[in-house]
Amino acid sequence: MNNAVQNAQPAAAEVVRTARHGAVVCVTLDSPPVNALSSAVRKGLWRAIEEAEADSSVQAIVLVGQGGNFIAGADIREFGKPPVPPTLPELCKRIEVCNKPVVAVLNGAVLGGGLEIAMAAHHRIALADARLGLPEVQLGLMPGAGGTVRTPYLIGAQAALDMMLSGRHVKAQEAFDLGLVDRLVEGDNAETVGLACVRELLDQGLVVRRARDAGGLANAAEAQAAIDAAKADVAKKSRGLFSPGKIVESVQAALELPFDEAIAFERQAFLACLDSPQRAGLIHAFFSERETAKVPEARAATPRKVSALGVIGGGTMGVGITVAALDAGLPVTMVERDAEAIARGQANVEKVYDALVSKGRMSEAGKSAVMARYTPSTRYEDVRDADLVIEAVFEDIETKKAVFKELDRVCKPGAVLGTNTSFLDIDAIAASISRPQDVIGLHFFSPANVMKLLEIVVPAKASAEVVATAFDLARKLRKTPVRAGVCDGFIGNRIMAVYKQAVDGIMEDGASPYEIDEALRGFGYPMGTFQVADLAGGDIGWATRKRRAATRDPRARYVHVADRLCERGWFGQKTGRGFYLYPQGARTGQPDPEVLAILDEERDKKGIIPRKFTPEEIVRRYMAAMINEGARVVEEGIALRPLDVDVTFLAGYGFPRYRGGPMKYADMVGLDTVLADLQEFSREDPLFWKPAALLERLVAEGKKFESLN
Ligand code: T1G
Ligand code: NAD
Repeated sequence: MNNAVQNAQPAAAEVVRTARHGAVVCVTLDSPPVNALSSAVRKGLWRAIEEAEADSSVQAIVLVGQGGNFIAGADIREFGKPPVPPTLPELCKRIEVCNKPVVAVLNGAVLGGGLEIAMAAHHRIALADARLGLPEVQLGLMPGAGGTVRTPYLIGAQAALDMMLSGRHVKAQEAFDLGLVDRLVEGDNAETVGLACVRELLDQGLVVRRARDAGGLANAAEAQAAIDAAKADVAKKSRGLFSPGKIVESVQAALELPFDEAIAFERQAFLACLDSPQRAGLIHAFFSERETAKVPEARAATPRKVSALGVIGGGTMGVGITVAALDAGLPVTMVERDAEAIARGQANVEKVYDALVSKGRMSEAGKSAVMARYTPSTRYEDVRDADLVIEAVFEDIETKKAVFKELDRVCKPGAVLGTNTSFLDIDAIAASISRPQDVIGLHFFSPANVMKLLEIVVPAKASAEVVATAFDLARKLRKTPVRAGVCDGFIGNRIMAVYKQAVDGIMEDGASPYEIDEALRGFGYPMGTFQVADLAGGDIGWATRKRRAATRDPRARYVHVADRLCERGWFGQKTGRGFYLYPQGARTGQPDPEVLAILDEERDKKGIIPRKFTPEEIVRRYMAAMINEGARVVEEGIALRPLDVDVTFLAGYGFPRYRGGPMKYADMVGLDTVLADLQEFSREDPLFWKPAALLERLVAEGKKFESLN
């Protein structure tokens, strides 16, 4: 992220323009890309309001945003920097107290501080594409410019809390139904329809009308009930998040305190959120997810057109990938080995849409329209015209090479050939055909139609155009892409293999798998490592361990517990038991005393006297292993930047989002602390815990991983 460009602040006059239309002043925000409320925009808006108010010939002020959005909120890049006046709360108050009617014309993004500006205005008219929201909670923050007060005043406590705790974007019609906007207008040019509308309102006697006078909290009992329900919900669901509780407290204050005191209360709560490390983690996640697509190849080349897809293999991943592509509007031809397999593949694709129909989230006609773009087949010739083909057959190099040989034979020149392999050598697959430059790794995560992450693995011979096409496909499928180099397991699975080794060591040395999972849930994970292993199926990991046995360093510690379970056929949820028991197909596992017995047996074999591990120590070891391997992945260039490692774990491995990802977490706890942990643990096992050179260098230079982003 090149800060020089981002830090160059345009002058207020450049980003806020005013124009006179008879008795109406139109104030236009023009600060690409999304009219964020930077200090320049705030200054420009303040001046425009002051000047219009002072001009006696002005009867009304219209606020519009240029570029398809009204305002997407405060300028997130300014958080953590010294505040520059006027602050957003001050600006909102200035607009509200203006003695000329201020009308906000809403289109596109009307989010966070943008909606707060609109609520400080006296009238709100919305175009059909307006998306209104208070998504601050997704950044570890809360509305800080009157949102926790004016919103409930306008639409009541329940609707306001729903918007602020979910962060969801509300469409124009719903905003109108809620009373958040006063009028819906046709048209797509905000200035034109806005001015026409204001002239009409002036003829009808447009007056100043302030949110602080609205009666949304008049029914105190109703409001209190909504607040109490939200409090209970936050206690149950916020899983360690800081700002949701602050939002509820502020709405409570809005109900109990006079308007201006409630605004002051909100300010203190907002500043507390600003100071929380969760804000830093979540904002890092926000920007990092927008950086991973900015790769050299995407800048250097134009993507090839992809309007028809082929998928080879209709198993777990083939089905998910097909659904993701169908959901994106693409036609898909799925090829399987035989009639029985393709029938199974087709049935599993249909099952996804049948579930949506049964939940009323899709009509039968909608399902038919989607399935009309799906073609089942057992003939490779049927993907000859596909622009891009994704192979998702068994994780066996010879099977995959045979498939690529077929694709090389039938596919048109220029078709992009992708493989969904989890671990295998994509350079070897590419080298096995006549067009290695067209081969790319497209590593989806299960379920592929749900998980956001798409690891785009770039083999040595891949052309920039093919890489750019893969990133363009990710955009079409609404996936979060991360560029990875070729190595065993790429970014995610490679690092996962290492922290799983660390966890296996902790287990064999004394902690139960259930204690370890509890510690990781306490750290913020939705599921612990052993729960995830049972969900994914122990057989996949077992196959990988067997494949690696031949090349495993004989000096490396190896824990056999997982193998012992797999030898018994205990693969997890799909076999009713794994590390946990899943009686009657339960989705939540119960601790299994037989697993603990196997664990004791393995310890006895190695003469290990089990010892106690605190949750804190379990997390220190888990994170030290993850960060250390993350550093190696960056130093080897497998990941372009530390933020690519962060986004991989945020979008593909359930890493707690408010911690920003493993490398951001390392920066926040201190690289010297992580290094000290590694040095301490390496006294037990110098081979496994050897600190990465990059980590040692950054500590020596007093730098953070951030310096490499
Ligand atoms: N500040 C700074 N930059 C922003 C920004 C913002 N608020 N919103 C977007 N950008 C940049 C983004 O980094 C990217 O830059 C470009 O705009 C396009 O974004 C006091 C505390 C508006 C729905 O949380 O949800 O107000 O990568 O790729 O998919 O109460 O951006 O091109 O260099 O996402 O079309 C609350 C955050 C702030 C909204 C557009 N607002 N933005 O989505 O494009 S906190 C938000 C979004 C606040 C007050 C509080 C989305 C979008 P680059 P994009 P998009
Ligand atoms: P799966 O066993 O569920 O499905 C594989 C399918 O490929 C089977 O239906 C089989 O009939 C078909 N197939 C085999 N040989 C074929 C051929 N020559 N032509 C056409 N079809 C053929 O496996 P899966 O879990 O979907 O995994 C597929 C690939 O995706 C593997 O490389 C795996 O490592 C990778 N992957 C799996 C996951 C996961 O969580 N399951 C996640 C990411 C990547």
